[in-house]
Amino acid sequence: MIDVYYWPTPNGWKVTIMLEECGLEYRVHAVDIGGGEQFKADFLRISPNNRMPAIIDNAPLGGGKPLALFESGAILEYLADKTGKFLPKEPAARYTVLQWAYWQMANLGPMMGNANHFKNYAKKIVDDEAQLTYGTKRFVGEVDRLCGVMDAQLGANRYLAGADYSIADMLSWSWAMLLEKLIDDAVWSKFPNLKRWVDEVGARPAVQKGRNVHKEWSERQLTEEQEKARREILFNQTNDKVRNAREEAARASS
Ligand SMILES: N[C@@H](CCC(=O)N[C@@H](CS)C(=O)NCC(=O)O)C(=O)O
Repeated sequence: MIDVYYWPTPNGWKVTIMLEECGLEYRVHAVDIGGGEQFKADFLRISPNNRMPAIIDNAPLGGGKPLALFESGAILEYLADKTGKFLPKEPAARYTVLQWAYWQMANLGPMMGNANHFKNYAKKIVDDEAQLTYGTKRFVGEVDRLCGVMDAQLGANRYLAGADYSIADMLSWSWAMLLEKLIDDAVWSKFPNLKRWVDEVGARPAVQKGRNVHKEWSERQLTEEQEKARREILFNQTNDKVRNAREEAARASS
């Protein structure tokens, strides 16, 4: 049994999609990131970066005591190695998949996160028009560039890493399926190969199941006051703000 520490966001869906694709048994634990649950001592012991998703595999690959992992890319690579699925063993094919997996982790995810922040949230937090314009242009422009990279790759290949569906597709799809909603409502007309792939991957039953795990948690109606309190937790994190939680976690585990 695998324990999954989760909230319904793109990074969370990556893990539930992979678990569904592999047919692995799992148990979901809510980490309400807008409510600050990522700072709880128990969670920080599993995920010291105070971010979900994370997992504990109670019957880990290689045996031994339960294995805790954070970072969605590492989790999918691990689950692929555990099951022998969606990450080839043959070196050339394996590193081709991993190169696109790391591409997602370092590029599409963070840039879409920042573009979404400037387009949809920053105006609720800062008044300075110049800051808003610069941040939006910088990150939306970078997302546009990354869409071009994916579109070219998917024009020549059925999937991101070639002919076979892999963890690289699951990692990138979870973000790419939100491009139109969050970043650019004209994206699909500009990038038809990307659209073809988003639709094809999105039609997979395991992808639909994984993406919908506890969807209702993110659909709750919140008051403006509640939204504001959640933004304060999510968008105002500096080392000194998270230090207390980290120290408490360290004390609790010593
Ligand atoms: N690179 C990490 C990113 C994880 C991440 O940013 N998770 C967000 C939700 S999508 C989170 O937990 N945020 C909590 C916070 O900002 O405190 C991964 O892919 O696992």
